[in-house]
Amino acid sequence: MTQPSRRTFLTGTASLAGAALLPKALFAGADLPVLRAAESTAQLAPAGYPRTPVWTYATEGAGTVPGPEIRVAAGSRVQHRLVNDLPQPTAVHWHGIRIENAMDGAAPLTQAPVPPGQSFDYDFVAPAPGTYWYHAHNRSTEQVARGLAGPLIVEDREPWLGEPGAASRELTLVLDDWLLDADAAIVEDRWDDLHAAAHGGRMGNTVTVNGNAYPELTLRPGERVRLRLINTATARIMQLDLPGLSPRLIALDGHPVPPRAMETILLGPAQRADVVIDAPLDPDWQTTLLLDPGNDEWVDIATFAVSGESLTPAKADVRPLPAWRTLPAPVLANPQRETLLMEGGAMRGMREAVYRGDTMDFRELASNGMVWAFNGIAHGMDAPMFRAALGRTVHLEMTNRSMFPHAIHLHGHHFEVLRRSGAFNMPGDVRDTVLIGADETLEIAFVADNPGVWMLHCHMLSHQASGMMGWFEVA
Ligand SMILES: [Cu+2]
Repeated sequence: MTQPSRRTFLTGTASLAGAALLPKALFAGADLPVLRAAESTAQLAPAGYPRTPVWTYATEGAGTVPGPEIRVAAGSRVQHRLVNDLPQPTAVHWHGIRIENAMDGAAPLTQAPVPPGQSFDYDFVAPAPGTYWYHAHNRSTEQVARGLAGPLIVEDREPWLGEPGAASRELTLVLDDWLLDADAAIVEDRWDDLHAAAHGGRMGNTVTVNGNAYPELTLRPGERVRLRLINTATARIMQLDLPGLSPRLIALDGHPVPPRAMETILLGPAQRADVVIDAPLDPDWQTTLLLDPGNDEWVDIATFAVSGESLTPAKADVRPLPAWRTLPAPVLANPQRETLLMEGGAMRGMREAVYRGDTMDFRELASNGMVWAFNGIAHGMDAPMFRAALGRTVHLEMTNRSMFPHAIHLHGHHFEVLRRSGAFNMPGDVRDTVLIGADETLEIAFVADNPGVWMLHCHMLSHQASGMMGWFEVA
């Protein structure tokens, strides 16, 4: 097994990341279960359409979209040897897991991308229960859009399923958005489409649930089910409605919240929500999972059909998920104050920004594929946005001075939403990815308790690729 080349490290970050590069398991010679990334096909479009060529993950057999569900107990190790059978270098990011830095998969910051034909051993502890996911983190605009994403479930610390007021069953629903042509093939020549990047990102035209268009899901009459909803789309914000199923939210981005009734569920790219639903007692009843594509014209993306033996309905009050708190609470008395200003995109643009050390006007930035900036810097990989001492509370005020919403993701940490000027977030919620609307200001705080170099970027992957990318260091 050859160690991937490290020559592609960016000069400014090589020394920082270098120390933590070599995974222990490689030297231990352990034979880890394989996670193979390879080309395959999937029946994404409805029956009657051709199969779609996709890029997939597989732990055994043929690859699938989404990738196989990886499921571990809280506190135990996730161990996989990524084998790259793709025609491009790749790396796997374990989204939302507060992981050791060298395992974060954030190429090229924390590791070199793994070249075709080579492998990389991922071996890390999943510290906290919840709904997470894994996805490609090299040329993500293309690789995630081709299908490289799958669910990662860390089980509850104490029994919850089957307890009074809890669900009797759970169902992981991976929601994705694909840009397909008339032959159901992925439109391949628009990964870096600057027009899309300057707007909401490269938007698809086909929404799938667990890799299927319009699947039918079955519920027993009276059954209470926990849905683990994951938005793996590269750009699409998904507003969801489950009419007749009285959805109650129990977790966001893996973190339990006190159960609360939701009229609709809003999931930005990369966000997750755990929701409890109650099936009516009438057999033969059915409802649809509805998605608002952004114009208030709700469309069906799946059917829930009620059939089979009735179950005794659970009591009305939903049992909260077992409480856990492995995150240190932010100390807000004297935090390190940082700001994140988002500028760019269509209709507003920006006067100028720095790209690779040069100050450029909007036109010159665009000719370099850059239409967004964080704090006046487009794709600032040369130096960290800020450095925080290990254990220090960081208070980050984010301002979105653009006409588009963004989904800001911090690697290696979860953060608490303190205050917001818009309607997307509830103060007190703990997240790893947060939506911020046009002209919105959002204050978050977290304890920088995970040493290393961590990406901070927009999870609308077209925005990430065209400037909304940076990193911070905890040491
Ligand atoms: Cu964005």
